[in-house]
Order: sequence, then structure tokens, then C-alpha cells
Amino acid sequence: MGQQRLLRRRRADPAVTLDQAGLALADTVVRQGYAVLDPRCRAGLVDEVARGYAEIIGDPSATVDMGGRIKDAVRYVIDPLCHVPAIRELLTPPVLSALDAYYGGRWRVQHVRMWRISHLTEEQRRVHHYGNLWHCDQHPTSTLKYFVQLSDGVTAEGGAFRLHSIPNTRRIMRSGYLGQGWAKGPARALLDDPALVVPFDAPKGYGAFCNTTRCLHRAGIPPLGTTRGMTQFTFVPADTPNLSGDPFHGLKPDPNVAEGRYA
Ligand SMILES: O=C(O)CCC(=O)C(=O)O
Repeated sequence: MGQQRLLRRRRADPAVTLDQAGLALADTVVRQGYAVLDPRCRAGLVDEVARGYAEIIGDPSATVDMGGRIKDAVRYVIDPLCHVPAIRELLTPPVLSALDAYYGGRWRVQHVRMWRISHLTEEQRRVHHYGNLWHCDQHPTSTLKYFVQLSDGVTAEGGAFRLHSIPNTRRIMRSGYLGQGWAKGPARALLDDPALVVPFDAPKGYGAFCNTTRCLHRAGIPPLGTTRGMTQFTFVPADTPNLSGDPFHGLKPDPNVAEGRYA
């Protein structure tokens, strides 16, 4: 069965009780492919997570540089749940409700990542380093990612993660987008058209759901002398609801965050 059909069936027959706010957010994600939200974290949580990130990202024993060409252009934390346990709490009730509504109550966390990207010169940014070129991920279309901003002062012109809605992605795909870093015709201008691009320039601690398989997206380039941090939760459908009450139950560190792998 196709992934979109599977999700439609599950949403029509949810395995858990859903709330209106979750349904509204999930509906936006279904139609647009993304939704930006204030996850209403408890007081102090965002600072605690940001502090944890700042401490661990400089620790060579807990991180791995994974840039294909310039190794330290992107640095991942090897086991973010272990090093910054407070990130568990970023899956707040509004986030969980949206996931339940999107997956009809049957989903699981596939992996959790945390990374830092660095500045690239004009010359360097023409080729792939860390998702800096417009692309769609190659995951099943039922995969959903939840990004949480870890840096202050992220701007649309600067290092913001940015995306196109599903309808605009379709339009760009049909007007000359040929692949990562490769577009001709109208698509070239549409890709970076500020009227279409959705920048994730929300404050630290805010979240963005994005279906990165169905939405074109790319990392912005942090200004010279700055970096930008992000944490990301990846969700996939599950056969049954998670009754343990712990979305991270049994989750192992992501094997693709390692020397020589491609995250
Ligand atoms: O904005 C970023 O840090 C890169 C995100 C990205 O391109 C991806 O997750 O595929």
C-alpha cells in the first residue's frame, strides 16, 4: 500500500484519542508539508537544552565531523539523547498531539540528531556540504521530521533552515528542477523566490515539522564567524500505539552518525 494511503487510513481510524489542536496542526502538515510552532516548553527547558548543546558540540569525544569535503563544516553529536537528556522534553504535549493526529496514534521515533553547521564561502556553497543545496530526502513519504532551533538570531537571509510547501515543491519540480544543485528554466528563480521560500527563522526552542521527502528544503548558510545548531527528531509509522508512555523507549544511537557514514 502506498504510504499516503496508509496514513489516510490510519487517520480515519485513530488508535488513540485526538485533540483539536493536534488535528489542526496535522492537517496543515498534510496539506502544506510543514508547520512551525511554539511547542510551549516548560520554563527553563530551552536554555537547558541550548546549554547542553553548547557544551557537547565542542567535545571531540562526543561528536563527529561529517562534512564530505570540509570535515568540520557539519558536526554531529554522536548520542544526543545521552549527552543532552533534556531534549526528550522537547516532545511536548502539542508536538505529541500533532504526531498522534498525523499518524492516527501509531508512530515511533526513528532517530534523534543534533548538529552544528558552519559558514561556507560563496565558492564553497555551490557544492553539497551539509544539505546546503535544495533537495528532497529519499525517505518513504510517511517519514516526518521535527526540527528544533538551537541557536539565537537565526535569520531568513542567514543560516535559517528553509523549505518549500508541498504545492510549491510540485510547481518547482515541474518547471525545471533536475536534482540537488541542478535546475533550469523557471525553477532556478522559483527555488530562492522570497515570496515562496519558508524560512525557519523562529526563535530558539521553536519547532518545525517538515515532510522532507515531499518538501524541497535546504540549510541556510550561517554568516561568517557564526554557526547554527539544530536538533531533529525523525518519525515513522508504527503498527501499534506506543503504550510505554516513553517515545524514546529502546531507541539506540543513530548508526549513520559515525565516522565515514553519510548522515
Ligand atoms: O538545515 C540544516 O541544518 C540541514 C537540514 C537538511 O537539509 C536535512 O535535514 O536534510
